[in-house]
Amino acid sequence: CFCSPKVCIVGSGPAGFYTAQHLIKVWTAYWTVFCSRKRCISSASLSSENVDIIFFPQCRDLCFFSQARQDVEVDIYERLPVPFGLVRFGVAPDHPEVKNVINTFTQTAKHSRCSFYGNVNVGKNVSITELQQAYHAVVLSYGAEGNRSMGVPGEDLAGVYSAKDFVGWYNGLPSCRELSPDLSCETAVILGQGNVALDVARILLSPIDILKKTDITQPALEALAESQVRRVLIVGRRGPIQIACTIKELREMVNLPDTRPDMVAADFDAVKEALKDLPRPRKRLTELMLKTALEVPGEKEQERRSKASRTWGFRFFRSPVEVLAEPSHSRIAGIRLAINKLEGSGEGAHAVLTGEVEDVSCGLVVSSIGYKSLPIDPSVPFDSRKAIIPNTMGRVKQAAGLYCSGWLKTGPTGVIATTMNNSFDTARSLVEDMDSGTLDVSAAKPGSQSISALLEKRGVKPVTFSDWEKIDNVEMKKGESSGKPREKLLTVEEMLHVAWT
Ligand SMILES: Cc1cc2nc3c(=O)[nH]c(=O)nc-3n(C[C@H](O)[C@H](O)[C@H](O)COP(=O)(O)OP(=O)(O)OC[C@H]3O[C@@H](n4cnc5c(N)ncnc54)[C@H](O)[C@@H]3O)c2cc1C
Ligand SMILES: NC(=O)c1ccc[n+]([C@@H]2O[C@H](COP(=O)([O-])OP(=O)(O)OC[C@H]3O[C@@H](n4cnc5c(N)ncnc54)[C@H](OP(=O)(O)O)[C@@H]3O)[C@@H](O)[C@H]2O)c1
Ligand SMILES: *[C@@H]1O[C@H](CO)[C@@H](O)[C@H](O)[C@H]1NC(C)=O
Ligand SMILES: *[C@@H]1O[C@H](CO)[C@@H](O)[C@H](O)[C@H]1NC(C)=O
Ligand SMILES: CC(=O)N[C@H]1CO[C@H](CO)[C@@H](O)[C@@H]1O
Repeated sequence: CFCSPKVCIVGSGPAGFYTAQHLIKVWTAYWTVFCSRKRCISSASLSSENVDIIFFPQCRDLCFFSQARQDVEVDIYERLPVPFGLVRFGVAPDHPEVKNVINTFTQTAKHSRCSFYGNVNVGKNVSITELQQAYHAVVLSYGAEGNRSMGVPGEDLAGVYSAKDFVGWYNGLPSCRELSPDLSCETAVILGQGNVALDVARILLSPIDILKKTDITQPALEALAESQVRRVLIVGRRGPIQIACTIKELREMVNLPDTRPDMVAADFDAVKEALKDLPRPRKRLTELMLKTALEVPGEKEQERRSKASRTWGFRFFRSPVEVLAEPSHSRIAGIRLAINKLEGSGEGAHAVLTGEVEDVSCGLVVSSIGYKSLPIDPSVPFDSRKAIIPNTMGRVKQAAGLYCSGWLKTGPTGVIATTMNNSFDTARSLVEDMDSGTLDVSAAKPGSQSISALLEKRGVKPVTFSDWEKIDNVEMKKGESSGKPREKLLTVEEMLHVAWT
């Protein structure tokens, strides 16, 4: 029998969906290119032919086929009952436009050659080896679900949270439901100055009237309405020129209603001279920072700032040394920061300790110094220093038939468009390998048939894409009654209940 190549994908975030999309599209495009040129007949009637060249009398043309270009089937396995990864559980609730990519992912999921299996924890409910036996290729795109830790004393104290958990809490990630962060203090310190840090700062400081029109979870909304946090410091180990956030996100902070910026002018001493040599995006970002920190604003802005009840500001050249506890040890009292100076210049400059320290009082610390991928199975190569799967163009090193894409492939940086690009690259590598024969797809593989049987035997019941659509509808309906685009279900049990009844 000449059967279709079967590919499975682990993880349904942007990486999983963009890899699937490209695999499906490449095949469709192939048939179209070769059979619609010169108005050839449609591809549909030919898909079962096992031939390389066919002469079509209708259009007096030869059409070319490669054996590997049979309809590929793509199955996506996801641990949670709901799809879309960080688009659902990472992207800030006040950035709804970013979530439009879900429309494209939904089209892919509904394609006749794509299937979604939610509620399947790969590595636990089914092993990678089992998937490799069932499929011609396995693409790992399970993201970066760990967090880099600061490695300083006191980071385990109550009142210290990783951004990953804090974000998961306000976005309804089931494992973070119980976080209930203590927001009864006046000053919060966020460590790290990337876009995630700015997301957290914005959520902590946004007027509740803005948040209540978003899909932020109800418990988070209630906690934030009661929050006493009035001042947020966003702390970086290096200087203004090395800041990791981008201009759109900084502008949102600058314009955030009912807040005013509070910077340290001296931090910008060396910045003005350096400005002219900076690459353009970095230059514009730095100019906005300079303007915000140093310029005397116009009358209207002055009035706005004087009325603001909350403040935010960057603190540069500071690394965490220790989280300080109150004498009772029941909660945190502040954080000790080492004062750094910079060595080198430009974006690559690095921080070195001066030996001086400074204590800052605060009741809440959010560590936003990056996410981290974790190994899934001892049989899969893992570079624990870089915390990625070692690969060349998405081909896992020393593991034929294994591929990777997304944050697991590159490390936890880059926006959705970056993840899309690197996932398309992985899909291209996979197609190349099928075409060249490096990846043997001539023998039939059972695909989802055998995995479904295995899961059933183990008592694992997958959530299909139409099951997810039931959850989706219930969430949107729940949201409607309170003027929100969606009210997320907060536990796996609730999700499964809705999916299966
Ligand atoms: C807080 C935050 C906010 C962001 N905001 C933006 C933004 O506004 N705009 C933007 O462009 N980019 C944003 N990004 C970046 C964007 O989210 C990433 O580029 C992208 O999500 C990475 O995709 P991924 O598929 O590699 O990983 P993920 O999105 O994390 O997807 C991984 C998926 O794999 C699943 N999984 C994990 N383990 C298993 C397992 N064992 N078995 C099965 N499935 C598993 C997970 O449940 C998840 O669904 C943000 C990132 C973060 C962290
Ligand atoms: N709106 C959006 O488009 C959006 C929103 C959220 C996230 N994202 C994207 O998602 C990706 C991840 O975001 P992120 O904010 O988690 O990561 P990030 O952009 O890499 O920022 C990480 C921050 O942590 C600091 N840091 C790292 N290790 C540290 C340490 N040991 N001690 C002190 N500070 C440390 C970094 O400083 P150094 O520079 O000194 O290392 C940097 O300021 C980014 O590409 C981001 O753009 C985009
Ligand atoms: C599937 O894996 C999860 C996570 O390890 C576990 O809690 C669950 O019990 C497993 N399901 C079955 C039926 O084995
Ligand atoms: C993605 O790739 C396209 C085409 O190669 C490029 O123009 C674009 O800048 C890339 N986007 C990102 C965010 O890397
Ligand atoms: C995987 C990982 O590094 N997890 C850490 C996330 O951050 C918390 C709190 O800072 C640590 O306790 C975890 O070990």
